[in-house]
Amino acid sequence: MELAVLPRERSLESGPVSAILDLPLVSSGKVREMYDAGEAVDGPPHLLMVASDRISTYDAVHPTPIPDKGRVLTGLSVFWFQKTGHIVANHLVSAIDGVPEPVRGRALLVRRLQMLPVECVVRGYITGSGWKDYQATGSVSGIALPDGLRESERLPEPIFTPSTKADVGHDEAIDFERAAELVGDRALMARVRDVSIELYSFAAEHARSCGVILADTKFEFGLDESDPAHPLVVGDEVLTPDSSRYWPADGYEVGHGQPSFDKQYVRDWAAGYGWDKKPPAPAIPDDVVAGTRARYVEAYERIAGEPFRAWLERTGATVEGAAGGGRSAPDGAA
Ligand code: PZK
Repeated sequence: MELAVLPRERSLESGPVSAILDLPLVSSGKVREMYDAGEAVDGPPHLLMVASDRISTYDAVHPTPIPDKGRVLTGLSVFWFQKTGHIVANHLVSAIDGVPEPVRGRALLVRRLQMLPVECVVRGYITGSGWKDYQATGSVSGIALPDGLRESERLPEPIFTPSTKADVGHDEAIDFERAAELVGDRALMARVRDVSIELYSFAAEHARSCGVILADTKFEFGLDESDPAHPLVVGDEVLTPDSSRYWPADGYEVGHGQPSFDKQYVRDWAAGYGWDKKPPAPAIPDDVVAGTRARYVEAYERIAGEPFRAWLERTGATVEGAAGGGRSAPDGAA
């Protein structure tokens, strides 16, 4: 088997899978890749979005993968795509048909869109860069907020705080008017803002009923010219721990930063280890990997309301690298 002789650095867990997928790489992020999946004769173009098990903290990717992280994020994204189809169309085509066997569970076939050049952030709580901006100016993205807010406090209502997509470094916060200029259509941008807030509000209410606070999240939208009835489509991953801040509702306390539902073990360990938070990120010890993996699986199970192995079984996920292609939903996978 070819898989068995791939060096660890190029395995599915830690690196791009172009070598084994044999599809053209369109785009790659810190922890996932996008491939050109071609098109049926006369059909629309499709992409294959693949989530790796790589994890980043403080903007640096650790050399140690978190087993199942990519499959948890993909399963959560599909859960939310299915739950929010009444709010807006999405780019999901299939998690099974057209998804190559080695990446089942961690990859989605999606419609290729004309992506809008803005990141659509919605905040229900004041934290992170929003908290910094508020402390400095009393506003976030041009939206004036009440005086006297404390760190991590819930906002009177969710706010739309778009940003530009920076190729390198951090995205730059912009106001609605600047976002409308970049998109070139103010009415479309108003619809994108309204849909973003509706998606956030719907998801935050569901998450809260599962004991999880959805503090903020980021969406990316595109236009599908082949579907004149539903030109606006939400793409990317939606409402995953990598595109959102999830906090445990237990222990939520205003006045300081909150622990991350998924990454807090890694951050706590890194702080004690003495990492200066500058690249390269250190290797993660086995017990911290296991604790973090358990948190991702717990996030899936709490939010999706089913065992994680149900996702693996539905998608025919296999043991990667196993001779003979492995088998579905291995014992102990969840
Ligand atoms: C697209 N990205 C960012 C996402 C990566 C990079 N449906 C679409 N149509 C056209 N382009 C994109 C999408 C989506 N989603 C998104 N880059 C291109 C991105 C995931 C992995 F490496």
